Amino acid sequence: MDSRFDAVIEKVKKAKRFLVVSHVNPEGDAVGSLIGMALALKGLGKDVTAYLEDPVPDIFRFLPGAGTVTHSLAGASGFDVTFAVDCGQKDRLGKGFIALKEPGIIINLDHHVTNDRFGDVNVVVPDASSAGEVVYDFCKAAGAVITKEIATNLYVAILTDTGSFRYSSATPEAFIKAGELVRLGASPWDVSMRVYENYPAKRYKLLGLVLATLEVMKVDGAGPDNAIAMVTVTQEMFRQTGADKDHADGFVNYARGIEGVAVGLLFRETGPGGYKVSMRAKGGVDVSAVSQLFDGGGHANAAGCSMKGSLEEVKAEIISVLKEKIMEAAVTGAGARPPKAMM
Ligand SMILES: [Mn+2]
Repeated sequence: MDSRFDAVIEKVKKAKRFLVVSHVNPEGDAVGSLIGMALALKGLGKDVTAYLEDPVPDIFRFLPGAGTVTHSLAGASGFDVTFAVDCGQKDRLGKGFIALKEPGIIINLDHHVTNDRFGDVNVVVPDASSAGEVVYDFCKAAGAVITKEIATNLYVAILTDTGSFRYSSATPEAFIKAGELVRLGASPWDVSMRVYENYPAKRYKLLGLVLATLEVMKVDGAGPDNAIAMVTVTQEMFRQTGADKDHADGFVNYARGIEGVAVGLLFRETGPGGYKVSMRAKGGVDVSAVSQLFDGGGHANAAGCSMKGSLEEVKAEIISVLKEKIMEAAVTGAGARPPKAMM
C-alpha cells in the first residue's frame, strides 16, 4: 500500500465539495493533472469544480473534460477541500483563488523540488516526472477508477513534462505509468498529433523568419562542441505573420539542436528596447547561472531573463557572460547532464 496518501484519502473520504486548481500560464502537466484529478474525484462520487485562472492553451483543448474547467471563482464558496496540483507556491494559483474565502483544507500534490509546502496536507514527490504521476499514484491509492478520459489527461501530463520522454525526468517509473495509461486507453498517436502536429500555419511562417536570423558562434579556446547558436524574434515578425509570442514557444530548441552547439539562445523583442532571452543548454554549461546575473531564473539546462537595451547591446552582454561560463565548463570539464524538465 502507498501510505504517502493516507492523510489525503482520510480527508477525501469525509468531504463532499472539492475544488481542483493549478498554476497560472498552465502547460500540459498543469492542465492534464488538473482535469485528471477532477475526473477521478467525480468518479469517487464527489462534487468537483476545476479552476484555472488562465485559459486552457489551444493545444490542450482536445483533452476530455477541458470544457468543464472554469476561469472564475466569483461567488464560489463552501469547498471542503482544495487540491492544488503542479504548483510550488500558493500565489502561482492566481488572484481568483487567493481571493477565495472558503477553499477548505488545502491539499498540495506536486513534484517541484522548490515547493514551499503551502498546503494543510502536502504530498510533494521531487522524483516524479510530473504532477500527473503524483495524481496517478493518488488514484491507485484511493481506489479511483482510471478511465480512458483520465488516462489521456495524465498521459499528456507525463508526456509534456518529460519533453516527450527525452529529459532526465523520463525515469523508469514515468515510462511504466505512461505504459499503464496507454493500456487504460490513452492513445500516443492521437495525443501526439493533437499536441505536436496541430500548429497554425502562421507559426511556421514565423519560424521561417526566425530561422533566417540564425547565427552560430564558436567560442575561441573552448574546444569542440562549445558553440553558441542564436535566433531572434521581433515585433515586426509578429506583425508580418499574425503570430504571437506563444507561437514562438520552443523555437530556442532549434538553436540548441545544432551539431557542435552547447547553448542555444532566443532573443524575443518584448517592446521598444526590451528583450526576453531564453537559453537552452545541452548539459555542459549551467545557463541558470547566466540568467541569475540578469535577475532571471530557471534550471541548469533551461533558463531565461528579461533585459533592456538594443538587440546588439543585449546580445553582447549575454554572450560575454556566456563565453566565460563556457570557458569555465571547458576547463573544469563539467560533465554533460541530460536536460531536466523545462518547467
Ligand atoms: Mn509539472
